[in-house]
Amino acid sequence: MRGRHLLAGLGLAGALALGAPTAAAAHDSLTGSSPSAESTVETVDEIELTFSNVLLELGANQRSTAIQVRQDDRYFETGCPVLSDRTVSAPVALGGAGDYEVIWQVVSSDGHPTSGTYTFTYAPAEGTPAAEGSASPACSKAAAESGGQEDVLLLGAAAAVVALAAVGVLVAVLLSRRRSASAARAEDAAPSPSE
Ligand SMILES: [Cu+2]
Repeated sequence: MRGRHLLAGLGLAGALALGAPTAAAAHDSLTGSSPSAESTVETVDEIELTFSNVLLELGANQRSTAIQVRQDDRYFETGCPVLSDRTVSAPVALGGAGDYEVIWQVVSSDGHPTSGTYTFTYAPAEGTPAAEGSASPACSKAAAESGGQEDVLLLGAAAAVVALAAVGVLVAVLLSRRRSASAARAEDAAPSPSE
């Protein structure tokens, strides 16, 4: 298993080096969840996922970590996921009875992003108030705002480096051209008859 994992890691490194989109292989696995997969529950105020190893926090606001709880294109998580060692949890306020899909993404202890989904069934007591949910994931806006800014800064720095390199090349080219042009002029002292 270790050898296979190493090979998967090398494959991922290769894919990263080539700039190809990375696919999740087998990493730290989900060992338990609350509510558990395929279970029927009467009350839920939090999704808690437990993994086989201590997860990594990457990026501002842990935007590499996500928990979404979905039913019919509406999202019922009410905040961003909180990561603590092997567990990730997110608060939820569910709507009507029925099946809910939990969509999760974490960064495995070996640095690889990994994700999955499972469903559970919500069967609240009669008269339990139902939340409306949201048309978009609760955490995406905050993550996009801070993360977007960070990305812009990184892109700006990368662009500055590229621009400096380009200026350097341009100066070198101009200098060598001027040098060869003046050398040619010195050799060919008579003005050219054309034009
Ligand atoms: Cu891995």
